[in-house]
Amino acid sequence: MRGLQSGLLVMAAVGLLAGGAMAGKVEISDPKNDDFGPGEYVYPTDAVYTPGSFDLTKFKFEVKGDNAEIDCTMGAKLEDPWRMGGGFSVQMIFVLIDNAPGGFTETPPGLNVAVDESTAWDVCVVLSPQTMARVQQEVDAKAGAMASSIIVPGRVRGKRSSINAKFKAETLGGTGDPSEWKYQVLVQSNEGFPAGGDLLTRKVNEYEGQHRFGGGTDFDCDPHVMDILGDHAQLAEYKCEPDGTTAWMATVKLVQP
Ligand SMILES: [Ca+2]
Ligand SMILES: [Ca+2]
Ligand SMILES: [Ca+2]
Repeated sequence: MRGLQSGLLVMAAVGLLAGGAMAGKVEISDPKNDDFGPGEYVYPTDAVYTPGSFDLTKFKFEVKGDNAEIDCTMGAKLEDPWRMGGGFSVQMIFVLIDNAPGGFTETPPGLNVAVDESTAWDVCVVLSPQTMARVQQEVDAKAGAMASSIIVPGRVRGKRSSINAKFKAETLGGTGDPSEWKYQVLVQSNEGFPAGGDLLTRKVNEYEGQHRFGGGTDFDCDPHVMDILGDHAQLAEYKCEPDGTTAWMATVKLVQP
């Protein structure tokens, strides 16, 4: 018993040392005007979805001491038409990080994309204009086994064209340095009244509507993501069955800075 206890203490101490020593800064640029999902997706028709709103242009991630920070720059000036209070309304972003062996190949419900096993994610950070309590409630209710690996930052703010999130670095876990980790940024839209099991995500239909993206299918076999890091051809590799169920999902890889 005594041996087991000291073993656990050693493990805890190693974990703390790794956490305290962790530092690193990552920056990944993304092309402009590729906010079209697999290639043909279009924005909803309501005027709040201004051109470029879902076009990621830069992803920044930094760990400094006890704190981690994510910064996503979008192709439009952020606005808060729904008065969410944090300086933005229409965006919702899922940041996937591969920082340990193993991990998840599925993504939070509503995105309809899978992750390649070679870059299975271990931690996901959600950048939403909704309150932390609302997002956490959705995560707990809908994310299943992924829930405990999803970080809902206490502070998410939009300013000019950047969405910024701050959270405790210790929640990231993982091994090695952030510059050696892999990342994916899935750009979605904040849906206050999500369908069924969707985690606050907006649907993509065949035809765009006031609050629906267009260019996909009316079913959930198409990826519900507007912009990603890397090649969008990955998003086009999906197949729907005639009845609208999924034959296979679009599968994306995480990328190394
Ligand atoms: Ca982009
Ligand atoms: Ca992993
Ligand atoms: Ca769809």
